[in-house]
Amino acid sequence: MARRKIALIGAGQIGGTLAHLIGLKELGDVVLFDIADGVPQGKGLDIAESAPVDGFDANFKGSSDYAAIKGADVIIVTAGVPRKPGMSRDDLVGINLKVMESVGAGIKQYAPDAFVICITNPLDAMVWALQKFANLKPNKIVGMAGVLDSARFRHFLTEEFGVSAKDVSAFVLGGHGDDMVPLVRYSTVAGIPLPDLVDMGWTTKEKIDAIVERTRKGGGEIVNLLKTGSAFYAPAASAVSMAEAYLKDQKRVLPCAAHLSGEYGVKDMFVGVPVVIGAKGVERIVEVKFNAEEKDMFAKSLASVEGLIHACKEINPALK
Ligand code: A3D
Repeated sequence: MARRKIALIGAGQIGGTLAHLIGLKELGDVVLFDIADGVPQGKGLDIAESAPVDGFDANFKGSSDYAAIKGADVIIVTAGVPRKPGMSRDDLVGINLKVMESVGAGIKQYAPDAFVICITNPLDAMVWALQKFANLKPNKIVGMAGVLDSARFRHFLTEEFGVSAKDVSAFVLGGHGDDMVPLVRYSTVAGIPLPDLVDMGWTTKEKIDAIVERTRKGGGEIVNLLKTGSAFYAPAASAVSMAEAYLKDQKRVLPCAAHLSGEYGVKDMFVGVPVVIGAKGVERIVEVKFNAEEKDMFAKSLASVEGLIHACKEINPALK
């Protein structure tokens, strides 16, 4: 079978890490695209030169010409700017919306059948706009945020309990902002829900509340430490797990920003919900039952995403 083709639009911190991980996992041949001429070519060559050491087979090509992404099976979009200390994700709307317009045109022309994973912030609004600019089928485009936010939640829980990360599962839904919705009730250690672990004396409600808050601010914590950009290792790993689920038809259940057309009472928005990802893209949207408190949190998060979409429409009336 011919190798699959994975195009990375944006060859910055996340783009380069994605290319390396894809090579190590032998998911396919990689095309790095970036407007910063030389960067995608240089990173592609550098990673290709690591292949003999690590013993993987994959081709890496760097380009600043959209023709290079022609026929890609998967496209992961990180093009745009990340935030710096003091900035919110929402401060990026104006500049990154323009980037999505050019990326969308490139995808529409050269790879309209690809499964597209958007990472550019503010995530829920950018994936919404990209779907429209590229005219993609709604089941063939998702935003990466929930896998990352859940991984952060899981990491903090792993530290709290002193158990293997493999046995901790957690769930973060809603928009990718500071009002994201970590679902404590559905988060478990070896199948035991967190509220039960509080009852068992493993932790306290206060500690779980603090972990939830740290999860919500997890992106900002890294921005403040790095000072020059935002997180890239865990975001890249998260997007690769989504790409792998599609390429290998794994039917994984992952929280992704998916297009909703009535589910959760939401129409024509991308918001973080659990979905099944397989060879057909988003094969199923899982509708979790919320309790009253969770419903309120989800509504608040939705309102933030709505505000961002409104801002996109004001900037670019073609999106109305
Ligand atoms: P960075 O290292 O700056 O890479 C972005 C790359 O995009 C740069 O190499 C730019 O040259 C390139 N670029 C800019 N404009 C264009 C364009 N029009 N066409 C093609 N390439 C272009 O950033 P990064 O890799 O750290 O982050 C990329 C994006 O991901 C940012 O918007 C971040 O905010 C976002 N991000 C999202 C998450 C989520 O969980 C959703 C997490 C971390 C970062």
